[in-house]
Amino acid sequence: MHAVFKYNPSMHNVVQVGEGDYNSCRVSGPSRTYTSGNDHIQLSRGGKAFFICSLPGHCQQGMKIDVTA
Ligand SMILES: [Cu+2]
Repeated sequence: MHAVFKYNPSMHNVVQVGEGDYNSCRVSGPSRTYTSGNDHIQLSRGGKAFFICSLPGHCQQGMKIDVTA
């Protein structure tokens, strides 16, 4: 299973973070950043994955999603 994120890469990104960073809209722990604007991200089954946009203010305004695979 994978997640697909489509967006304008000059305006946003996708960062996979841990739950703590997801909740606080910060990137302080292990993370992986995607910037293609059409990202296909493999998810491990049976777990939760957390994604935020790391541009200033975006996550705080709701640009975040958690996915259960
Ligand atoms: Cu954004």
